[in-house]
Amino acid sequence: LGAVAAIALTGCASGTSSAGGTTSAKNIKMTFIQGVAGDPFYVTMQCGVEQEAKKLGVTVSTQGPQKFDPTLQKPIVDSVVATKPSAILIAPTDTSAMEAPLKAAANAGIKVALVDTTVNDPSFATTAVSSDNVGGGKAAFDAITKLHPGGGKVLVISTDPGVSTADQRVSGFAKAAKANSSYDYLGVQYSHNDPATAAKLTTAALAKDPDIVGIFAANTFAAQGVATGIRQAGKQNTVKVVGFDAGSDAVTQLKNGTVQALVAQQPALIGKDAVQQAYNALTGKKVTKKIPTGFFTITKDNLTGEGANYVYKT
Ligand code: T6T
Repeated sequence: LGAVAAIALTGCASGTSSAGGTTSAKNIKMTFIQGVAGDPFYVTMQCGVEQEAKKLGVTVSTQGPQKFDPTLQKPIVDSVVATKPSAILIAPTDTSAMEAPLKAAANAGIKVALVDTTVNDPSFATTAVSSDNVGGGKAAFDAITKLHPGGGKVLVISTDPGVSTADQRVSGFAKAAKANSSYDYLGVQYSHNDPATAAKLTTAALAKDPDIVGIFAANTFAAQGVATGIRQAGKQNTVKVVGFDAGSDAVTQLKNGTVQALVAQQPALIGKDAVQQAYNALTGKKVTKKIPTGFFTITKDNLTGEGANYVYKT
């Protein structure tokens, strides 16, 4: 997807952002609710959100739970809804648990823009902006076939079932792996978004199946843990690891050879598009219900070229 340009970020103030714009724009207040605070993916998305809000002259503030967990995210949604913002931009942490609270927000007249993740029935949402995660999972398998063309056992380490993005990545990877008879798909294991758990799962899987040739780590924290597990097992470079996301830790792992490819998303663009669509909905302009954004596979070879555009900004 090289044709999809990464958007340039010209600075990234944190906290509440507002700027010029018309009086009616100044009355528009948006809240961005991240999947988890401090995740380089959502921090970069926040940059895109704030940059676009500033351009349009609307006010935006950001909050996020300490863990990627619906029991922590739901109370944040409830307290934000009580402040009656014009729009909520949110990455729901679970396809089932977050559906009712967000539907209630929409029923209360708040525009709800889903970013990154979704819920089972998102029909109440103004828009849903997300990477092509099924395509990203397939791209991860394609990267493994390039890195280890000979075939063999491949494994996926994901976060939790019910995280729509990760589930879609797993299904894209699994479908491609099952369709290639040279590879033996060992299935998916769940790390609960905890790098230490992902590391343990990796060393245990390599002890059970020492002939694993490739592991797909389906998000930032899975990739962090898989890289640790690979080092602990002394399998650096012999087992090919493809991670999802391109924060600074992931790029370090790519440079030092514990990870061989990263499927990078465009978080700033997702944030920018969501602010734009919410603004359109609030000002009577045309709204696009679903916006797919691109991804790019970064390797050591393109990291100093085109790949550099896709590294997250934090
Ligand atoms: O991979 C991203 C995001 O797309 C996913 O929904 C949850 O995990 C990340 O935030 C990375 O940690």
